[in-house]
Amino acid sequence: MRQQEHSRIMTIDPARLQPMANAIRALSMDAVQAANSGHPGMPMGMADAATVLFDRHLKFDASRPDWADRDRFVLSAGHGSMLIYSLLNLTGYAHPTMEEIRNFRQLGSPCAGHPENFLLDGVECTTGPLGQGLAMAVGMAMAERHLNAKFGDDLVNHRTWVVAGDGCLMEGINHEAIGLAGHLKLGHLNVLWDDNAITIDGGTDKSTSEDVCARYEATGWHVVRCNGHDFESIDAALSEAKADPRPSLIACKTIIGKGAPNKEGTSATHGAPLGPDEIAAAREELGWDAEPFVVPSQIEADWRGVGAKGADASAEWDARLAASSHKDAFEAQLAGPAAGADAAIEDYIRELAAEPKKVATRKASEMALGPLTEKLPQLIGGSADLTGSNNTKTAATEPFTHEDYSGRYVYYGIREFGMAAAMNGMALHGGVTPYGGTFLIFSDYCRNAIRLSALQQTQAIYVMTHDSIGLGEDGPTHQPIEQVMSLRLVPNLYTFRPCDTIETAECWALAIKATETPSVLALTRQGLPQLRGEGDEAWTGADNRCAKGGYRLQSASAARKVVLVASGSEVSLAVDCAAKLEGQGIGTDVVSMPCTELFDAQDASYKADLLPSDALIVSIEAGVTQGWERYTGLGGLNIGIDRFGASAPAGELFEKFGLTPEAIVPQILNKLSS
Ligand SMILES: Cc1ncc(C[n+]2csc(CCOP(=O)(O)OP(=O)(O)O)c2C)c(N)n1
Ligand SMILES: [Mg+2]
Repeated sequence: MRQQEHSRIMTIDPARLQPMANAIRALSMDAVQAANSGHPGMPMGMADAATVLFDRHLKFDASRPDWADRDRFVLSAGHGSMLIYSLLNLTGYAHPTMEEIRNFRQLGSPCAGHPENFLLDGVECTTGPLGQGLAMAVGMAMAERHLNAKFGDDLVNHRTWVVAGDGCLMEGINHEAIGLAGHLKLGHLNVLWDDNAITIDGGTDKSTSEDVCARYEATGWHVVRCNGHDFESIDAALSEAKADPRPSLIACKTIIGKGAPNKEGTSATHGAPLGPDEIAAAREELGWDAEPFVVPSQIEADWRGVGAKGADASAEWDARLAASSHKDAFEAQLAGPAAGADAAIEDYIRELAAEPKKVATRKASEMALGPLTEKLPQLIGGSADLTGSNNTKTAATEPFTHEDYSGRYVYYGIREFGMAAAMNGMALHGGVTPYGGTFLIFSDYCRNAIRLSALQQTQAIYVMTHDSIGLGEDGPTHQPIEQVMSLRLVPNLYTFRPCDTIETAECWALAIKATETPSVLALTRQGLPQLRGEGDEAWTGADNRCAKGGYRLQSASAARKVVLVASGSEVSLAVDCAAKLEGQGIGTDVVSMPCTELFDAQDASYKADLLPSDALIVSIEAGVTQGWERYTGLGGLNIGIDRFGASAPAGELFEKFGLTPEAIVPQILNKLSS
């Protein structure tokens, strides 16, 4: 802090700053040229603003990228990735090296086309899908306020800075994100808008006449404008933003591709190399005579100084932590909830084993969340305006509001995409593990954020209820058909569809233990019988049968001819079908398959034992059948729904769509005899 105050009162010296900014420009245009692909315009346009931000405002220590109280920097305009790669290299992060920058966009270089959080320290989140970086920053700022409320200014007091372009602000998610941030009065969130009035297709006047600043003001933001190429103007705006208690939009009027004399100000600089002639002209214009990928020593030293200036603040923070009465609790908070998940639900599962409960799995989820939220302080829940339907609120979680950020329950409003992105930001920030609810059908509204959870290896837990035609009367707009299977397609995402109270608790434990994998819990609206309990009387984490993704819930009595594989609400249906088949002397196993991703990870012998080649394998799930052939083989039978649902009471719908023992058993008999 002292360092920052010191630098703020230092006078601004363009003779020092301009070459520093030009180093970003040179690296960006040269790297894009070398790759013959990329976006030089954005980094060249925002080089001056980024230089002032890093030099005079951003709290960071390049030698310590994981310092918990660092400011977060999010390049929401991810196509301008060379901006952040330049900044990280110049300020002295261990990576990217200059060699890695030379290999921008090539296989093996951490300088990927768009910034990836898992490839480079200092990249706080993966960006590229426009709008989501800013929306994740909202979550980071929420996490910061929450931890500040719990642990105080001494340990948690940092800002979240964002660089966003016209595209980020034009995307629909921007409306959700800034509405939430404005409402929550996230004053430590500051967004630098690269206001260059250019997008890919040309001038923004082709597609928008929106008064962006007025929109931000209308949602409770502070707005300040500056000339994005005037260091004094930028610095004054950033200082004003920090001083204002509201989240701030800093509209930086910039020229895209600034420094490229013939192409600047045009979309020609957006997404293509400048070409050798224009690069030569830019070198002339900028007075930059160094070879590509060479930064003159004085300029490099100035940048390294910027990267090192936070070292004092980070050491002072260490001292404060060492002396803090919160030290243990703070460190436990940052360590996350995974280690405590099993213990938190042990007693609860044992009680269920003793006293079975017939409830909807959404209710079972609420019941599991009781002890989980009580014992795991890192969990922060919420819902996109469906709290009473998603059953996400527990007694242990008070509302998170601008008056009390210590609360652990977020009223996200009807902002599914914004919620999912904010959850990613919270998880990436660290110290909190977010879960949030909506109807499963609206997973499509937040789908790209769920995808980014998976890509970023971020632990966000999606509580998605009303998971099939079983929701009944709301009809086909609300009835998931393809959603469960389509979520299973996303790599590194666990899609859980538990069948009863005990499976729901087990799936919750697995989701909380999956620190690098997000989870979707697909839960029913309708009540389901409790199928588990036998053998669970002394449950411990080692007894979590869902951990293998699929398991034999019930073994055949007669000689086994059939294996029924089902998930969620259809497991009890499978049990009923099995009873009928056994009644006719046809031995039938029932396999519960709450998570195909975990099942797929098991070894071949486990899978072969569960799904033997000498039995007829039948899948039953109230959704699309496509994908189940993977488990049933082409000779198997796939029972499901390959059309949209209908509006009616759930029981009638299960009958209409043939999801009853009366409709299923004859098909199995037919198949056996064919
Ligand atoms: C959600 C999404 N839609 C489309 C794109 C493709 N795209 C990348 S940059 C861009 C234009 C963005 O314009 P702006 O933010 O003004 O960036 P600038 O051209 O000023 O660098 C588009 C459409 C994307 N990356 N993400
Ligand atoms: Mg633009």
